[in-house]
Amino acid sequence: MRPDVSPTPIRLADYAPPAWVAEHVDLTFDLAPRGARVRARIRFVKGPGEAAGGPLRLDGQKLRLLSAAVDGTDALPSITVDEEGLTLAPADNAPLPDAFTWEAEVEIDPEANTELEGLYLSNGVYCTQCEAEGFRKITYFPDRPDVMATYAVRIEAPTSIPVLLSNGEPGATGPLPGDRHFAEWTDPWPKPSYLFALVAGELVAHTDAFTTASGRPVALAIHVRPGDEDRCAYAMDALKRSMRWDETEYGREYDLSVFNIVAVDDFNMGAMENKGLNVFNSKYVLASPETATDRDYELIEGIIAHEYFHNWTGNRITCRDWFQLCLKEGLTVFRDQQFSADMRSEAVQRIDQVKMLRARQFREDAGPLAHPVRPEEFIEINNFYTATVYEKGAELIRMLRLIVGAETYRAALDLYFDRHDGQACTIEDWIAVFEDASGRDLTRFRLWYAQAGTPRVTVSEGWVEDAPGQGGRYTLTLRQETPSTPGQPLKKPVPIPVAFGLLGADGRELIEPGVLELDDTERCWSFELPERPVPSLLRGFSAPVILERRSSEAERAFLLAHDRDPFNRWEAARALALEVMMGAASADAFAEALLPAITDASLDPAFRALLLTLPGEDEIARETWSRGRPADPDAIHAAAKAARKALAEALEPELRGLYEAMETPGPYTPEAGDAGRRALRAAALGLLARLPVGAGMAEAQCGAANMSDRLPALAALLASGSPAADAALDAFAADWRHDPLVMDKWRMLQATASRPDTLARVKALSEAPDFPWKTPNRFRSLVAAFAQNPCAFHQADGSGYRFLADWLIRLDPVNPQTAARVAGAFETWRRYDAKRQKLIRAELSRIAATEGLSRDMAEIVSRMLD
Ligand code: 0A1
Ligand code: ZN
Repeated sequence: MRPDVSPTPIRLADYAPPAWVAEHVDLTFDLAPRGARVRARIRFVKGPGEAAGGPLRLDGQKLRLLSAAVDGTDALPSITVDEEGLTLAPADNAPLPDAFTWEAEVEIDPEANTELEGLYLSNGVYCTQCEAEGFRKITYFPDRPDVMATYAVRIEAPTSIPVLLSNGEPGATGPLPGDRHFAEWTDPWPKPSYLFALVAGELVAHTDAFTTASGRPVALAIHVRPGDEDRCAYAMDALKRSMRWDETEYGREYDLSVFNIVAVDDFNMGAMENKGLNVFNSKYVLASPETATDRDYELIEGIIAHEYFHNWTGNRITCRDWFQLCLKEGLTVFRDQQFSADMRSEAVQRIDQVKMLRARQFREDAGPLAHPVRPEEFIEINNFYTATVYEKGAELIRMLRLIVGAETYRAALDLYFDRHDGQACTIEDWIAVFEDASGRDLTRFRLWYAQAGTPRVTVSEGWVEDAPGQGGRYTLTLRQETPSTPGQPLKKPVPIPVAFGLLGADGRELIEPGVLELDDTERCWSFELPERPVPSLLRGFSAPVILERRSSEAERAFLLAHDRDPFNRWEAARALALEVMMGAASADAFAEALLPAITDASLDPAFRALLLTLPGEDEIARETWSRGRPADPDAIHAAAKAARKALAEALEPELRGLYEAMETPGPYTPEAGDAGRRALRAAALGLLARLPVGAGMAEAQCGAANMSDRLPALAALLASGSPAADAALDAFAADWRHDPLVMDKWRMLQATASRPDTLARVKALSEAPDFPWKTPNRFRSLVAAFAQNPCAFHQADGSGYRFLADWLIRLDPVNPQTAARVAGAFETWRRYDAKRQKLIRAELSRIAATEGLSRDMAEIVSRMLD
């Protein structure tokens, strides 16, 4: 059936509590690739909803209903089945009983499930993904997060599938006739259906143990395919550190006797927090020095922590409805950011977060897909797992913490856990705990959740000298404005905390640093000071805004040298770099400003690496457009290339010095100190590769034994234009042909390379008969990576756009969720010249006109075309 391409949106305003709720669910699975049987026995009781007594609606998709019964009899009330579920109504229109037991047996085909939602097979491993609305592909159920039930699960399978896992506590296991066996699991914690999980396969476990603060033992296991068990140690270590950290920092203990993690090869996202059984994209579990980079280790640590932290923020307290997604995601991202800051360098973590926020969320907020952190309507909820909900959602919590203070923040969280444990909550509940804990009225803060768009804060200053050399009065005026976004033409002012300091000519703080609260359209502050200060504003990036302040090169160099806030030191370097890359400042002056910091041995090498990493071409395109000019990808590319070369020339001896000095002796460890040294060395190499001397250095480093050294060397060799690059790519492929995760890196390097024939190479790779494009990681490593290559994707004849659109049309019927996500590459079309805009719109229209387009893709494309 052709899906409806313009279905009515679901609206937050239409939320109604459920008429019935499930209290307890018994599930029995009889696993088979085709015709797997699922028997459900569900205890329903009246819910808070008004319609109680009327018909019961259950969600269900792609299910074959074999039998059904109410309270043990198949002399049923009437059942009407449609594509989206079934309606159960008493035959004589009498009300359904106040409490009853529903039983149903359905048949499903995991092997045919390429969408990776519901029960599917990944490389022979049975696995589920139920968030957001996948449980309805397993059995009929009120598949909404405010229906929370306890579960008991029995899995029956052939003995060739030895490991049978589900949520909660393990129960009985045993043999069954005909080379079959079973395992039972019970989850005592009521949970919404999106947290249900089942995994079954030939898996091996890397095990460990943890004792909670109150002395309860927990058996830990990471289940992987045979052969991968020696790549789990880092993930396990990260898990144990996460468990301890949640106890010490938030007072949250784990609440089951087992905690299982499974790595699967086919997964639409990073990982999933199913109660007691987290399922991970194998990319975010498996690591060894030879196969994973420092960045991979860092991501594994962060994602393991994120999923674990969901046990309290998401699972014990969940969302009332999907509009409240940021309630669990924004908070859990903020918690994993705090964890990473504690495990590694806080400053470096913050800079990386802001780089990501700007690259992904500011980009989203400035385009046709902009939406509030708490959206008010959606067509397909899977399209709302966005940078705005996750990353901006986390920024809102960071601001709340800054506004109320760390201690009150902790008190508010204690109150949240006390008050709402076991409930499905809203953003109103969340804000209320902050109001109650702090005594503040946060009415205006709620606007941050409701308004899309990135506020712009403009700064103006005044200085009136008392008498020559006597100091004077400094005034600082901040003014905010949020541009209109789709469906929201007018914006109100939001409260913006601006952390600041005022610096004297010698770099001293002239007053105690603090926070200015810009709580209206415009506010002005004045200070009596001994000298005219240089302000350091938005320290630590204290609010997700664009700060606009006219500033000289000299002032930026001053902040880069003297600001005690590391974020703003980096920010000054970035602003200078942008000017250089946009042709408004000289590379020599920038090199001079950078030199003292990058050679300052007292500074963390990871921080110095960030100073040396110039803004990417996408960032320059965004900046160009935000300054009112269309972005020209070719001109940007040429300017960026020239700027890198000029900087490398100006700093050559120092870069060589750093390259030598940052060699890490001894065997590889993923520890942050060593990783920082490697990052600085790689940044130096990346610049040196623009000079004749660098190609040879890069080529030599391609022989490194660990991936953290090898991969940036290969990237640098490619960027150098050296003829040796192809042989190095071949050698890499020869070494790693057997390892799909490493080959993803190999493909990604080629897809993001700025070589004239990139599109032709990417096409050839994508057309290779053995390219497993239906696996999301593989698709992303090539097609999505290509769409992030500014020059190749935006080539003037539109061939890059056509290539992407062709692939999206091909992937959509197989995996709509991943296809729609990758389609977001087109969201920046307004930045470019009229010709490119027309070409992109033509491709979007072609996708929109495709017969049988998924709801996911139809929604994304139509929003981009609006
Ligand atoms: N809740 C997970 C992410 C996730 C979301 C949706 C998915 O399928 C549609 C899968 C995973 C997290 O935040 O980690
Ligand atoms: Zn999450």
